[in-house]
Amino acid sequence: SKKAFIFDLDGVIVDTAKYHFLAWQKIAKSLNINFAHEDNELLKGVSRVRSLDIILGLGNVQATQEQKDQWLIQKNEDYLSYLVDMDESEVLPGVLKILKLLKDKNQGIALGSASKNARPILEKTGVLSYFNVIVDGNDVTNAKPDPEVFLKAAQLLNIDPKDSIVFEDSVAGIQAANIGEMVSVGIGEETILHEADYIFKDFTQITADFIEKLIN
Ligand code: G16
Ligand code: MG
Repeated sequence: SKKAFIFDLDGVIVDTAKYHFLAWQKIAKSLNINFAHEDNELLKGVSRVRSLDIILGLGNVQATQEQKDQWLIQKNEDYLSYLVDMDESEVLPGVLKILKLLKDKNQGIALGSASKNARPILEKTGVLSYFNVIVDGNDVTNAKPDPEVFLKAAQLLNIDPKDSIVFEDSVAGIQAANIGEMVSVGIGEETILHEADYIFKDFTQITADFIEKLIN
């Protein structure tokens, strides 16, 4: 039967985390805040505004709303500059094969991302046409682990949450899927994503057989 397959963006379809990191690091450096690669984990799946608060917290930096707004603009401009050269080669291994399979099987395909830059990224990487529905940071008010983003996607596809499958790389995203009573599929480390119903290292590990079992 027809199910909703909902994909997170960063860490699932593309590795934009490395570009977010570079852009945040510039802001952090200019404020003398030590923001290391490990700290980047804290920002995965987290909104832009909340990410800045986390970084300022690392350095115990207080700021006015005006300053914060300025840094948020700077960060996004810098982030967008890294996306200019983005192309099909940045789609993570195995993703395209699964998107094609789902399309062949006439399944609902949606994006459920915290990013406000999701559309141009899908466009540049050549996968936009696979998505029937896009719900991103422009459409939601409650951040993951609130299930709003995924529930909205399922609703737009006209499919029940319990017939929905979410692919996520962040703990908050897995929790959002679980709270929404959807099937959660973790993409990444088993030790981190243990709350997921299923866990795969990456999309190359997901078989057609697994997808068919979810559909039937
Ligand atoms: C992504 C990233 C986060 C980022 C957020 C907002 O979420 O994982 O690190 O802070 O989007 O992105 P933007 O600044 O482009 O609006 P997701 O949900 O796609 O993993
Ligand atoms: Mg993610």
